[in-house]
Amino acid sequence: MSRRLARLVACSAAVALVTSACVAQKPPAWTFAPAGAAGAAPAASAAPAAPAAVTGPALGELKIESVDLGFTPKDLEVAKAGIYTVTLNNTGALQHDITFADGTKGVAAAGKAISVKVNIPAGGLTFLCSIPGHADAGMKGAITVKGSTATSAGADDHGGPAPVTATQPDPKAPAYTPFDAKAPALLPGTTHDIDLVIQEKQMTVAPGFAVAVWTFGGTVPGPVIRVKVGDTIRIHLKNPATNQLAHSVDFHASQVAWNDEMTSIDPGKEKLYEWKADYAGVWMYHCGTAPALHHIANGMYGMVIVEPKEGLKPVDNEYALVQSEWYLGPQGQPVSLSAASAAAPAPDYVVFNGVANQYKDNPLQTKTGGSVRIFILNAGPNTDSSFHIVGTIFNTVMKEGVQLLKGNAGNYGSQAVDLSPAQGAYVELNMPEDGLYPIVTHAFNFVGRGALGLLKAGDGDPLK
Ligand SMILES: [Cu+2]
Repeated sequence: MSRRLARLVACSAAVALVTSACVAQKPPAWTFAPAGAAGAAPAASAAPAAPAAVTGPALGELKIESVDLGFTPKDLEVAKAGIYTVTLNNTGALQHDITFADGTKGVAAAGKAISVKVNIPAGGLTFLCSIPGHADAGMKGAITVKGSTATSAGADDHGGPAPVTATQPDPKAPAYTPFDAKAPALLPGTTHDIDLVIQEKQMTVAPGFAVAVWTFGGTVPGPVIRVKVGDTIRIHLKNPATNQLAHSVDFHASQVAWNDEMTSIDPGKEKLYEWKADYAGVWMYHCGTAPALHHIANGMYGMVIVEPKEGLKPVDNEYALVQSEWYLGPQGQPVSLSAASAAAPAPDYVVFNGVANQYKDNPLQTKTGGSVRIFILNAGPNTDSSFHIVGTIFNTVMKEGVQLLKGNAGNYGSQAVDLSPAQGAYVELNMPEDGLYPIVTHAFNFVGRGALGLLKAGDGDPLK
């Protein structure tokens, strides 16, 4: 998380719960990292009492930067065991410490650097920040001695998620392909013949994590289809012979018999699924082939926008975001059905448009003072969404046919839209000033697992 972002969100109500430092010069940071995952380092309180001060000459100096909330680097290697000076430069906005597993500790106020001497044994030494919550948020690391096998129990450098499965990141996984979040234009005409080709392929869903996904049209989510009430949609569903599995499609915007249009087709087959857009809304489509949970969790879903007959009023920017979960299996394999079907789901990633944090890396541009409409769908398969954009208020919400309209009597607004799996909505908002406006699910345990993006208004800088 950038410091600018930390500053931006510092005085939101959510952050005020963390600390009352909004009046201070240096605002608090916002935790985008998950709560402790399986295999997390032990709590700081388990560290032994501080040992006698380490004396003797140091073999070298190790420089570590603490940010809110992480260490950079978090994994260090030294050539041989012995005494080292560790300098902690705290560039974060909060106080941090570095507490080693042997009890050695140094505390650095915000903006300050401190040095401690520590004896690194041959087996290496782990460290963390002992301030409550900071280690769980990712402030963990390790110093290893060349040739030893000690490893860090920490999360990754940029506050990303710590997978709850045994899946390890693969440095050779290809870079992810960003999904264009711009909402497509309304399809022209009133009858639409659409080829929907199912593709089974590899996809990087977060840096270092590849999944053998099953897709509509080669992307997760599948293509956004935008029509209006009264239109006829003729979906030509194609399952190429090169695929391994039977698949199907279920359009929630349609009223058809399940055992007619929604039946599965084997590889090498195709079928026509014809439906009429009777109702406006933001709808889900998905594969329904058994086990449907596996086919949805493995990428087979997408959004249909049905506009009312008279259309939607023009806005300056329109985006479409599909929230969904990844339950990782082994690298390069389909997702874990057993993890996806757990009664208490614990997704490794919760994402917008298929890839963890992709719009944090590539913010969605908007016009300052302009109007923005965002179509949102929670594809699940299991977890609720509380869609929220920090620093904005939704002046219009249309959720599952229930509407909040701008300029209503009393001038009510909306802060978050609750979407259970398969529910959709659109929201409209205005960007009051140049700056960055984080997009999250306010079910905050998932923000650090990839459900974080940014709306960027103007040049993104409120101060110039
Ligand atoms: Cu399928």
